[in-house]
Amino acid sequence: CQNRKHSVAVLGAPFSKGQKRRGVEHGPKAMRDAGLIERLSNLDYPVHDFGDLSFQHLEKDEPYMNVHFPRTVGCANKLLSGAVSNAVGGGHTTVVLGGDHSLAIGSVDGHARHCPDLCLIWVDAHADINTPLTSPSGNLHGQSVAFMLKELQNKMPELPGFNWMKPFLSAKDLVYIGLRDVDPGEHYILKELGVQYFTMRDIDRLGIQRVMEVTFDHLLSRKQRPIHLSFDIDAMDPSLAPATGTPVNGGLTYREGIWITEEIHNTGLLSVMDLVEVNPALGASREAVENTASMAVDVIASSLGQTREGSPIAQTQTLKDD
Ligand code: 6HN
Ligand code: MN
Ligand code: MN
Ligand code: MN
Repeated sequence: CQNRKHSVAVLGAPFSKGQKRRGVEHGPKAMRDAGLIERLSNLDYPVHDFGDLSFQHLEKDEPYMNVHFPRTVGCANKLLSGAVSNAVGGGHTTVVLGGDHSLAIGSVDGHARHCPDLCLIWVDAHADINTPLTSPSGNLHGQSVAFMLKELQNKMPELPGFNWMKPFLSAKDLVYIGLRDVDPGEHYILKELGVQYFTMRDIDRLGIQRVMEVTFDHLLSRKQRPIHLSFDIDAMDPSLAPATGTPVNGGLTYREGIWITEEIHNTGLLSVMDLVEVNPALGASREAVENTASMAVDVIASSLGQTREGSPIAQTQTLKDD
């Protein structure tokens, strides 16, 4: 798992069975239509678009306890884990386009297979750390982190579809940013495990600059290690990203969102990122969908090095020839 990457891989994960609303499987297309690949091509490394994965449709997938589509979600994540592991192994900084947030299970798992010392930054309105027993909805996109954490191993029932994976992450290697809708069971787990998190209230109090300093201090002060960024578009304020399944008022401003991603880029340690929960079927208008997709593209481009002060590379030749 080497840190210096010279190319970007884009993997579409058109997957929606981690929740019950239709449309989030069209997220990858919406982000591509918003010019994602062109934007990344303007940065200073080659971009390989590996297209979209095709996930198996399982006919019989009865709920297990109150958890919906366990085999379908487990099977899709197994496939995604292999794909992410290959992309990281190929030396690419990897971008996974969702799809719902349950796909982070496979994405982070595949990343961890290559980079066992990775750390995870989860930018989201939600903590997605319910277990099948605490989940109020039974939706697996609200449980992704619980599958990863070693500390929760004995709190997790054995779910059909998930026997290919084992928890691989310690609670101290995880930081949340943007929380504002946390279920009671999730709050208990966050406190019990001593997870570092920053709610929107913490951002109001400290400012986003200080939040990022403390985040990197927590994750990177002992050693430099690969970063996995899992970015749920619902972290952004719904005025900026309305087309998403579980919007919550009072989210990140455009400048806070971009500050987070610029700072992550500036560490030079970003190894894999997910951009999830863009749902083109849920926009109230065509404009609402386009704004959401365009916000997502800005988040990705900024994570990969697009700056607000411009870059000298493209224009240098014309200006020097005088
Ligand atoms: N997401 N906490 C709620 C649940 O159903 O467990 C909402 C989860 C939202 C998940 O936005 O990725
Ligand atoms: Mn989420
Ligand atoms: Mn969310
Ligand atoms: Mn750069």
